[in-house]
Amino acid sequence: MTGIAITGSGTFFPEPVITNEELCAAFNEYVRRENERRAAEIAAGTAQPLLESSPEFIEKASGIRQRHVWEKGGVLDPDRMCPNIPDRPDEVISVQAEVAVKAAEVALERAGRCGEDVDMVLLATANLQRMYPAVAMEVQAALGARGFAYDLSVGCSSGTFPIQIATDALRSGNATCALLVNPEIMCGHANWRDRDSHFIFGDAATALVLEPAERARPGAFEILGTRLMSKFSNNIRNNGGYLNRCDPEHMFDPDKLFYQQGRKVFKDVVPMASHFMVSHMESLGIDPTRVSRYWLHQANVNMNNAIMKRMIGEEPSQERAPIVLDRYGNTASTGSIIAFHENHEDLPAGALGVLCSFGAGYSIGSVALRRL
Ligand code: CO8
Repeated sequence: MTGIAITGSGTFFPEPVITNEELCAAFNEYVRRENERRAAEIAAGTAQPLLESSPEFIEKASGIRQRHVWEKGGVLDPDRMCPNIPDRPDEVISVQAEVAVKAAEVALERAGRCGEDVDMVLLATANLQRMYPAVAMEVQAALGARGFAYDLSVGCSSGTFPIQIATDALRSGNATCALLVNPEIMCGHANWRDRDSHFIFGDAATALVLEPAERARPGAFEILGTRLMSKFSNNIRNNGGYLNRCDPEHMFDPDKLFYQQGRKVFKDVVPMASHFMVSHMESLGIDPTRVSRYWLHQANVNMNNAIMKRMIGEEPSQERAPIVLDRYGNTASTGSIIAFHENHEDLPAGALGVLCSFGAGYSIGSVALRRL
């Protein structure tokens, strides 16, 4: 037992929604125009025609039906296929800080705390809008929080890595109330022109409040233990970064957005994540079949089912391992926390749960919880 608890959680979603049907209509129009533009090359056999996408494939391959995005018009414009997100002046809160604050306000309210109570802010996301000043510090200022704040990034595992960091800081007395925020504006990082991945991502923000368990209200979740791992892999990459402008010829190449070897990732993650969670639970004396709820990273429904089957010997029910990606898509680090936020009220005191995110890196974070 760590003596630390999750005392509040919060989520935020931008209003616009793109259904698979809308997404494919725009994508297929882009394909038609591209193939028309390159008709001569295609006829000469020097270029391959682009292939269409379909809502049926997307739902079957991933489980995703729709996603929320910050801006929809640009994504669905076949001539653009990139959201319109205007620059903001320095005096105006940044987009990432804005969505983080919205989720944080919900989490703080649930914890019965206000900004001033917070003395540690960790902002963790798969993609940072800028490197400095830290977006976490902007959130800290907007909420009137004290102490210190910084940003970190570990792909989709940005959901759980900061839980271990904050737990350690609270245990050592270096903080008394930690706020963890995950703003994911994935629409800016997805390649909406890539048939293999254009359907994957959605936008969301989440927040957690962590405090010593003795200050927690009944209903909070005590953290029994945390475990993290990372192992380098090129199978999920994004080469976008500040050095891109130093090679103008390649600065807009598709590798500056998300790309992956989806099949390889699927094959790797199922044994890795299931083994990792089981060994973490074993170290805590927990039988995986006695865990009431698994809040897993939300990338692919088939992947989560396969992971669960390895751990508990059967396909999980929605109650055992809730799926939220059908409504939100893959929202990177926020996925497991959205699943937690929307699916914990019914658990009785003493119930065990596991929060697990896995992502690019590769990286995995597992957090064992017990309801107080
Ligand atoms: N519309 C219609 N058909 C399509 C489309 C499309 N959009 N895209 C591909 N197809 C076709 C292909 O052409 C292919 O046809 P054929 O069989 O004739 O060659 C067929 O459908 C199958 O194609 P794929 O093999 O590419 O499709 P998959 O069945 O593999 O599904 C997925 C693609 C859904 C992306 C799947 O590979 C997947 O989910 N992989 C797991 C990785 C993942 O979830 N990535 C998401 C982002 S990264 C992340 O969140 C972290 C994941 C875990 C990290 C691990 C840490 C340890």
